[in-house]
Amino acid sequence: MKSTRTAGWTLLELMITLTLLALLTAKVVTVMKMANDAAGEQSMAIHVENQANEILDRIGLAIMGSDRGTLIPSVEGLNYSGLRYKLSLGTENGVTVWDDTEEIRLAGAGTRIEWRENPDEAEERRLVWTKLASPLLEGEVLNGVDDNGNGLVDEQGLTFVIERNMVTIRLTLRATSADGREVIRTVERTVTCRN
Ligand SMILES: [Ca+2]
Ligand SMILES: [Ca+2]
Repeated sequence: MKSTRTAGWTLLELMITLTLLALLTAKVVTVMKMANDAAGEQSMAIHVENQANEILDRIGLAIMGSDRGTLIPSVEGLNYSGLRYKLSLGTENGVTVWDDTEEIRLAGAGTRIEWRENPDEAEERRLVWTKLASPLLEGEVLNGVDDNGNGLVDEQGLTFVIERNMVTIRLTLRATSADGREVIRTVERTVTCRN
């Protein structure tokens, strides 16, 4: 009889212990998952931000190294989702020597930012700079209205605006974190052509 009681208590104790252990484990797992999700989202945000800044640097350097007269399209005040330019290789006998035409554009239905050398020609070279591009700039909706208040209507996720010998570059990158939250980063810079 005594031994049965002892066994009963032991079983009860065991059950309580197991239940507490299970609860504790569940809690630890939840806390770890939350920390992981937060870390995942944070590192995703850093990744998207770094990539946006890196691409903005590359585009800025390309435009700063090119001549205003080589930009295509060249009309001021409009916004373009791609820009062609030529870099100067220096002068030879007083004449400027130009490198091959290069282009930076939004491609793949607004999902990629590409760099192309000799675009649309047989010797075209192409690099995809990012696959995190956005079809439209952050806050913009395709509705004929300037939703994000930057003076441009329905501008795309990579946008160039030319004013005199300056070009304003705007771009939005977006990615989805593991838990389904969207990370969006938009960067903007105005640079001046070399002449
Ligand atoms: Ca706008
Ligand atoms: Ca709009």
